[in-house]
Amino acid sequence: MTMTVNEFKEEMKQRLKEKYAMDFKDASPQEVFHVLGSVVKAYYSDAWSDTWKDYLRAEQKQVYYFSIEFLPGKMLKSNLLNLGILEVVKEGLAELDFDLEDLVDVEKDMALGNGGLGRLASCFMDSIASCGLPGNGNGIRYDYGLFKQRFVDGYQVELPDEWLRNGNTWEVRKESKAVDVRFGGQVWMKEMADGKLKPVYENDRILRAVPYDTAILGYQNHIVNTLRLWSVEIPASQEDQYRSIDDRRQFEDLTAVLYPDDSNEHGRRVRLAQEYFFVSAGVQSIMRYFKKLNKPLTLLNEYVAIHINDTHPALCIPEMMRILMDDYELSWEVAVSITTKVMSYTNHTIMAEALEKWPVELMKDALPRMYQIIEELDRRFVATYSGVWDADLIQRTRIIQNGQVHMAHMAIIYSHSTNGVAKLHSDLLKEVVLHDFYVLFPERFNNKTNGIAQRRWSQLANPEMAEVLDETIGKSWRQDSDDLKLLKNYVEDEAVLTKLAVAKQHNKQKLASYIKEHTGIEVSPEAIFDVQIKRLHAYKRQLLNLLHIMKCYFDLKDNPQKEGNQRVFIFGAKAAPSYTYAKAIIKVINECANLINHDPDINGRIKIVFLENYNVTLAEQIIPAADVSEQISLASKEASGTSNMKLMLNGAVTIATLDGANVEIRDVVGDDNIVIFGMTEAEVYACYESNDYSAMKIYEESPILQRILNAFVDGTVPNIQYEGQAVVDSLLKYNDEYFLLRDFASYVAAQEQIDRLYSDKKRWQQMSLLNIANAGRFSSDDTVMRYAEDIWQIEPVEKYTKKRT
Ligand code: 26V
Repeated sequence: MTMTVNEFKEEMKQRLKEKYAMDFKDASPQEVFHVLGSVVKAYYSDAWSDTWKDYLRAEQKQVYYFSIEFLPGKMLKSNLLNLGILEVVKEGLAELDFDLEDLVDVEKDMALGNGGLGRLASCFMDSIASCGLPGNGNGIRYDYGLFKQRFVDGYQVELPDEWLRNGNTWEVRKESKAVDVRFGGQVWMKEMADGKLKPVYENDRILRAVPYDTAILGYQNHIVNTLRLWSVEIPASQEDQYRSIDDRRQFEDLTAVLYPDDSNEHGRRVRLAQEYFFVSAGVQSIMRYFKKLNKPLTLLNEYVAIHINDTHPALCIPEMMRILMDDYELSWEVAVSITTKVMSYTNHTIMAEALEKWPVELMKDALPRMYQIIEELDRRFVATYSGVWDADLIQRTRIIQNGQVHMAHMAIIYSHSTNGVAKLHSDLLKEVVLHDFYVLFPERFNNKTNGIAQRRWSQLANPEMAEVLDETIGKSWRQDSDDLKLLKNYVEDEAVLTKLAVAKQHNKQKLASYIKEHTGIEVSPEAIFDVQIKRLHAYKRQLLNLLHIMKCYFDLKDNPQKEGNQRVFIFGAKAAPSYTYAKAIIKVINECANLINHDPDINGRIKIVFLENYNVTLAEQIIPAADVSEQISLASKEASGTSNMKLMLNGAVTIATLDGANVEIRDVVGDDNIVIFGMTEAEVYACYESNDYSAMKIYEESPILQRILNAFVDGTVPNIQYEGQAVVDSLLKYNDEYFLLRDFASYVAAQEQIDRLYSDKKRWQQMSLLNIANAGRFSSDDTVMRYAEDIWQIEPVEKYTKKRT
């Protein structure tokens, strides 16, 4: 399928007329965007229905990726790129006097996720389609995505994200595919004439789940998969059940907002209802499809794989059991065997606080049939393994413990695969966090290191670099990011190094303009752009970054003539609205920025820029302009990280602890092309073991730390009376849970190393080139292929895809 510039223009004119009865010269970017959306949708609609028919005809096994978050960002350009019509559209629009970038601005980010977990789900969607794999996403269509962040007097303020205000061009409401989901009430088992037990529901509520489907386009391969997001409605037949407005609202609000905490919302009834809502709707719609295939249920796992992205969709397990037993009348034994073979689970965190648990009373009350089944899953687990394994081990691994349902336990025991998201993380799961389960089911544990959709993070976000790559190594890297390694041959080629440096400089200039426009701060594109972009969390240690900045500040105050590069420290981070400490850190960083940026003694040598409202679109602007990538979490805490991969792909040099996927980045680029510092994971564990860490001691022995921490409380940094104290207390009074003070000296040394390396222009450019060249290793295309082969047992559709080696 191809389209010429003229065909495109004609189509646009025609549709603009039909929809708005106007000519191009009178149309607004809004209107043109909507028309363009409809042209693009029409362009892929055949491929969308063909893909589905092909899967059905070939009776191919499909994977359903269940995730409570998806974070695609904007879709216009990535759809155009994947359809192979980006250039045609750009040109055609230009001839109609429109700039594609102005239309891009019209589209709102689809931000139905908090951070890494949701973005990973979206990278996977792109890669699954691009690899020609039969796979679909299943999630929630929140009316409001992640809150919009504003700073008022340096404080984070949250505003609603009204992303649907002007409609969503890409979605298709599928009324006919709606399903009912039951909540609450009582349920009891009635014995039927044939002796079988059937559940009888009383006083329950039925809600309607309506799917909105979004096309997920493969990269130039005619594959179009589906992301299905569910929205709640009150079924007409049930209207009289919802008597008061409050009552009604409570149910209608089920899919209103995304929970803005990226750990878990323990104990929140609506959150649990959200989880069951999209799980039940999704599993029901899968079973409806399977019925069409007319195959025995015992073969379900040969046609369907369900992936549980973190524990939020773990109710897939009891819901599948419910359907198999209550609707299809299978025995418990058969149902459990099918369910276990269909389900697989990814763990995304080792932080114990973030492992999801639900109070038994809440589960019983909100989802009584689910609770009955979970109780039986637990009882049978204990019955099966008692006597085989040590009683304590069984007690520790039970699903229900101390009045709580442990979702991860259920996901591991009743699925066939549990994976971590980076080598180190997967090892820690086996050795520490989930060790008991590893003893029980060693064969289920595996690693799948995360990856990123390289097309978005290089071709789309960084066209300047992409052009240099095309000129240097040809275009094959656009299809197969492994070919980026061809760039290694040019590590001594001054011309190539210069071209890459010019592209970086261009991107820095662009970001500098953005910064000026949005914050009023002037930054020099000659300075080192040092970037930390990720959710704000104590364990990610944005504060360590700030401690180093304050050291630079005092060094310059004492010695304004001090040698060294100019640096701009760029932050992007949202804090969960209820996470007081993270919000205090935002305030402290913002006030330090105010102080340093306006201090005439500093004279612009260092600047701090905290950009508001970090999201996918902002990431696409920051990442191509970054020189330094800050990946400084306390070793063992960051499961993988993915901004580390995006920044590397764009030629930033990483300063990092040996945590998450940083370890694998170090392995591929080599010690010479990354700057590593800080405690190792083994040292962190040894430190827990010896229990003798004293932050106060380090503070007392370090004049510079004294000067920095005192500045937070003695008025040197103004306007942070309360927040400065909170920060200092976390370090000294509460003994520095994430060992910032212990890592401070080695972090400072590492930063000095960065400074020296940057001063050697050629050396820096070579490091940057080698980071780009080795980034192909972290493509989510490869990651999903490994999931497909090892976990899902699904194969690419041969017809369209090139054979992967
Ligand atoms: C954990 C915790 C622990 C304690 C308090 C707050 C808090 C907040 C969030 C989390 C992580 C929740 C799950 C999650 O988002 N994990 C992220 O998944 C990414 C994709 O696999 C991965 O790259 C990140 O390292 C991981 O944090």
